Amino acid sequence: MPKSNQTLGEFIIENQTDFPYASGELSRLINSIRLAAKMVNHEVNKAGLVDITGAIGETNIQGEDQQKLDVLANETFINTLTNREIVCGIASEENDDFITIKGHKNDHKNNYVVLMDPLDGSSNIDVNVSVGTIFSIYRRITPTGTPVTLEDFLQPGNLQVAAGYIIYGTSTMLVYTTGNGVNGFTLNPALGTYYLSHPNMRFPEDGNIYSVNEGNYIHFPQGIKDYIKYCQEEKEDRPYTSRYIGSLVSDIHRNMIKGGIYMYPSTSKSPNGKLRLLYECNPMAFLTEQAGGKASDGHRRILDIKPSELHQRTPFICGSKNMVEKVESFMQ
Ligand code: P6P
Repeated sequence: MPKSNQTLGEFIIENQTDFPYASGELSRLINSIRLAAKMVNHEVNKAGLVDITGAIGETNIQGEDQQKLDVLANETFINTLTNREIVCGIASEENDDFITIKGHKNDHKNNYVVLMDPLDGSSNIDVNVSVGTIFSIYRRITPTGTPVTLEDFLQPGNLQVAAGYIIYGTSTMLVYTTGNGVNGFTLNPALGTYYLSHPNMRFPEDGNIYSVNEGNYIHFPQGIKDYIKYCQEEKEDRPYTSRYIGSLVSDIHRNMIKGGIYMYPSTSKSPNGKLRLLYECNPMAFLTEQAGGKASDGHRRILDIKPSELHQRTPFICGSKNMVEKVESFMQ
């Protein structure tokens, strides 16, 4: 059982053996992520003060305006991960293709691939709403010593060895799992140290918060429309409360603590929804299941989807187990 007020460093060392191949590689990987998160946090927290917010006029592969912080966060995580002999490849929402990392000896001996959304919800930066970083970690499946391939990135979510997010909110938290439950660490900015503030996070089986962009209501599948009306009925423990921040990490983090469901369904405009399977839905689904919740596309378990493209989208229903199962019953 984790000890309260443990630092992240102590926690990692104490739980090293939780993870197969406990050669310390994953610990060093989590350590590099926490360092990068501190660096990004420093910039996010002063975004309004320094002229680094606002779109820089370029667009990323998603065709979205790139905010300066997007670029900075992407470069910070890539540089921090590249400088450690652990990662053989990185895929990012901000990069069209994956990045091959040869290692200092150019021998491709590193064993892990990282997929990430370096700054999710970045359109919220200019209005001072919390944003987040999401990461997903796999062990490579092609032979070590050879350059990483697309196949190493297109693994189903059920093969993730670790996943997590950093939420840059009223406080900065790192929440992650290595397959043995979910633990949340809060950064003390004065000391630059993360403390175990949320040990063994659990998704309540039920909740009364639903998070969806109801502006898309007329474009939703009928089952989603029916579920939203179900949430609004004056019956039993309903009506539920509607809470939607427009930042995936923030909405799911709140729902994991209070109980609730997040939905980004398919719409007639976006038949596969908006969210990305590999570096948004898979890591959030892994965390959610590890905390006792559920994540599906309305029909299938997210973690069982076999990816075919790096930036593919999927409809995403994620949260309290009983609420997700209720949506799935409406979707049948
Ligand atoms: P919409 C942010 O762009 C994001 O990827 C998620 O963080 C968020 O939940 C969703 O998209 C918001 O999308 O279409 O409701 O603005």
